[in-house]
Amino acid sequence: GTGEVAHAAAAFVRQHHAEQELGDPAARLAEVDAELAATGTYTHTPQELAFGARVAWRNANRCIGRLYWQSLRVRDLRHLSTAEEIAEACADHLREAAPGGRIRPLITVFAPDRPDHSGPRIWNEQLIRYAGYIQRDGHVVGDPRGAGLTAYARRLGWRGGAGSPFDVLPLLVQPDPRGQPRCFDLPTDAILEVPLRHPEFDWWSGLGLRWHAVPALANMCLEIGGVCYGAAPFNGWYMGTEIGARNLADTDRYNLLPYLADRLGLDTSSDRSLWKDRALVELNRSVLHSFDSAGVTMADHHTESRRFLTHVAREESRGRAVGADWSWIVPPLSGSTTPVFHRTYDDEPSTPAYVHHPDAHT
Ligand code: HEM
Ligand code: NRG
Repeated sequence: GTGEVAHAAAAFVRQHHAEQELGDPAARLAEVDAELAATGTYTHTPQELAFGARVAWRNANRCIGRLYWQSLRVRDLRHLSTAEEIAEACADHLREAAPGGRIRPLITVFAPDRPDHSGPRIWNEQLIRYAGYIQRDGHVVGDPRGAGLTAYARRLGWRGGAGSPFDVLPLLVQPDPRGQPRCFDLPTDAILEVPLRHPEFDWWSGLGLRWHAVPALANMCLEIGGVCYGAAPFNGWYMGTEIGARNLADTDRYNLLPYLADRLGLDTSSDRSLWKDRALVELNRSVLHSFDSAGVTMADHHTESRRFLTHVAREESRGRAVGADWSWIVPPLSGSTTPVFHRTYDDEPSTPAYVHHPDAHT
């Protein structure tokens, strides 16, 4: 209700003034109160929006990449309203996020929800994701995780997919809650991808594996001071293990380990040959090597783990505790060789925050 919004708004305004050393918040608090009384919501200043988006990153307990939270760039596109404008702005986001392969953390914020009217939504989990085509025998060509959205896009009339394992899904943009989402193919110049090769095995590049350069989560809600921005896609860069130890390896994703182990000539007759572990290491070497060769920013899990502990120490020296979810922070490969493994964390949520809202299309 309005009382809760007023409470969250006041807490946020106070936090913003205190952290940014803006002096007495009384005038801004009165302004927010007046707007709340008149309209049931209030409008963040561009400075409040940028601060809120950065602190929401700082508060992302599942994110290992938070050392650079202050450097997040914020595109304020709250004034856009049509599906076309939003789709075009998403393509621009991808271009601006990775000029020449150098990735910079960036968020684009579209209009927030209002009491009488929810704002736009992007149905895609990320701006770039691959389609998944369920075959008659139940086998999936592409990314099984994309199967739901692929089916939905096809029902909306999407015919763009070539049927390859790496077809980029169209954007599904819902400009307002009453309408259906609309489908937009991303322009090819907005899609940066890296073909996978291997530092030693020349045949590896013939496997036709690839991944997109920019992870841009698109379906989380940015919540600041009681206001929900339901369409606010953001990106940093990839940590190699996200692709090499999860997307391409999980049995419910591309499930490549049995195939790669075979190609590597490993003994797959017994788990105890550690063929999965050995194939996993080669796949992760391939991911890091390929992004490096392509000049695309990517972190490895050893470096990013050290950076995270630097972040924890720096925040604590500023008098702020860092919340973290161990099960998300510890990398899915060689966990115990990284320093983040050997300690525990508090996992208290704080706001501003990026939160998951219920999937619209399921
Ligand atoms: C989660 C790394 C930037 C917000 C994660 C995860 C990793 C990661 C490895 C876990 C993902 C998984 O296991 O699926 C990084 C790196 C970055 C970065 C290396 C480089 C700069 C950002 C930025 C934001 C952000 C810019 C927001 C502004 C989040 C959030 C999650 C997350 C909200 C949880 C996602 C969920 O619940 O599904 N990050 N991140 N990260 N990150 Fe970051
Ligand atoms: N694991 C997902 C991406 C989740 C967020 N990871 C980041 N975020 N690196 C995947 O696509 O593999 N980021 O904003 O950089």
